[in-house]
Amino acid sequence: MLRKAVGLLLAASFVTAFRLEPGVQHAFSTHVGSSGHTGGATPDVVGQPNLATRLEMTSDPNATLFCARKGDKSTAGYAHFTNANGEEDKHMFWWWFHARKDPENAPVVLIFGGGPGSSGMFMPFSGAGPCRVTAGEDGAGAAVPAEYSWTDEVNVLAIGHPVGVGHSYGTSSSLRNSSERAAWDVDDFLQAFWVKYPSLTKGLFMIQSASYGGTYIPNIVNVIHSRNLAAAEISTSARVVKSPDAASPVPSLHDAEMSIERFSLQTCDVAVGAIYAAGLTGRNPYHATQACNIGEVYDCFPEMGRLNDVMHSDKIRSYIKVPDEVHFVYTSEDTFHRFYTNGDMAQPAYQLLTPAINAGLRVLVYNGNTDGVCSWRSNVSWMRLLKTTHQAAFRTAPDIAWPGVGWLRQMMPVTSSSEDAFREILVKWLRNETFVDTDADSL
Ligand SMILES: *[C@@H]1O[C@H](CO)[C@@H](O)[C@H](O)[C@H]1NC(C)=O
Ligand SMILES: *[C@@H]1O[C@H](CO)[C@@H](O)[C@H](O)[C@H]1NC(C)=O
Ligand SMILES: *[C@@H]1O[C@H](CO)[C@@H](O)[C@H](O)[C@H]1NC(C)=O
Ligand SMILES: CC(=O)N[C@H]1CO[C@H](CO)[C@@H](O)[C@@H]1O
Repeated sequence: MLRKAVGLLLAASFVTAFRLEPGVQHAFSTHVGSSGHTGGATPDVVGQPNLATRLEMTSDPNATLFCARKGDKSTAGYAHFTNANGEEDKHMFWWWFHARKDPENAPVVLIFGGGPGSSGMFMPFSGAGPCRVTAGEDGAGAAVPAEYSWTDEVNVLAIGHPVGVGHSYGTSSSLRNSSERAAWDVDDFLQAFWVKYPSLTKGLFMIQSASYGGTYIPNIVNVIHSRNLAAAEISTSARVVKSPDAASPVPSLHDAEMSIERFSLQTCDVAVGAIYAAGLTGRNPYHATQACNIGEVYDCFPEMGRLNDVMHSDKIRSYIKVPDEVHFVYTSEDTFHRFYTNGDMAQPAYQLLTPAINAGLRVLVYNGNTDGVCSWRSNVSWMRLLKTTHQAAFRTAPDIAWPGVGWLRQMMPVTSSSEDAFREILVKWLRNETFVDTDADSL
């Protein structure tokens, strides 16, 4: 969830020499069906990598989104995936909001939702993109220009991830049930995207999400990193080797779960239950000072209902031109269920960041200090536990006050007000600029 006032920020900047990690997984298959199946048996397509074989643009390149500023550009479309049986069975929606200045050289920030099962359109429509949702005169959702759009500085590339959420769709037998396999699809999408827009590979590349993104991102980073390494071993590889320079996974439920389990030895289910129970106190689990009825999810998160209205509106549908039969799914319970029953929520995903961090990935984690779901305590905990070449330095770095915002722990340059703090954090982070003076008081 986006927060207007960022209560707390933790940052760690990591740059070091490259080190190859054992256990490289999921070597990139250069052709469809190279998954080691012997003749006869039908491959289990959900368990196999696929390829984005077509990147389709569905929006009119000359149209301006009704709620955006004059001159703003955005491009929407689908990546169509072909499975191990050679069938096109999955379709990932993407929407690129072009940077206002010099888009070809501006960073690309890949954005998706949490969940598992939440649409990736929330962040681009609540501050990251040129439009934001609000309550219209009739109380229904409406889209208006966003004051602090990240597109002032960066390209925002939003996707419906995993396929099955938002405007992304596929045959039921094609839908993934784990963050790891869903990460294959993100990588396949990115390969197709970089091929179509090669100039965008020149700039910085950042991956950003919230909530369950704390599980998705390490999996995606790991798949990209592993496949890049594998491609480097193959002289004929056609892979576009583009690594994320930065990632911002806001801690997810499972991180809280893991840390609770660690300290009280409760089972995961009890731990997860404890977090949900927070909702029964009549407080917004994401914002503990706010009273709301979690049983009526739109009471706590009216933005969700508004986004739903906007995404279903003719104005948006006629702009992005998704097929008539595709209906926007803000929260895919089906996706949640598939991931949940497969145990995807009980994984120490943060550990997957280690090889990429040791190879130069920079990681930014920020939390609202009244967020009970993505609690700052648990994230500090996993950041401290993360075994990287920077672990000792991070553990001994002081916590620094950030006037007006909160506090942070930084290892390298990582300053601000409330309304536009979110964009400022992002931009400063990408530019590797300091947030606060390093001689500021330690807490
Ligand atoms: C998840 O998907 C894989 C691949 O299709 C399958 O083997 C596995 O049984 C699924 N797990 C669950 C719990 O559905
Ligand atoms: C968009 O505008 C350009 C320049 O005016 C024109 O060449 C192009 O055909 C237009 N594209 C579409 C799809 O209308
Ligand atoms: C960020 O800045 C620090 C300190 O100035 C420097 O050591 C580091 O190399 C920079 N990182 C990148 C990725 O530019
Ligand atoms: C559980 C845990 O690691 N808690 C830590 C959270 O971060 C603060 C500030 O660094 C520490 O004081 C806590 O010990």
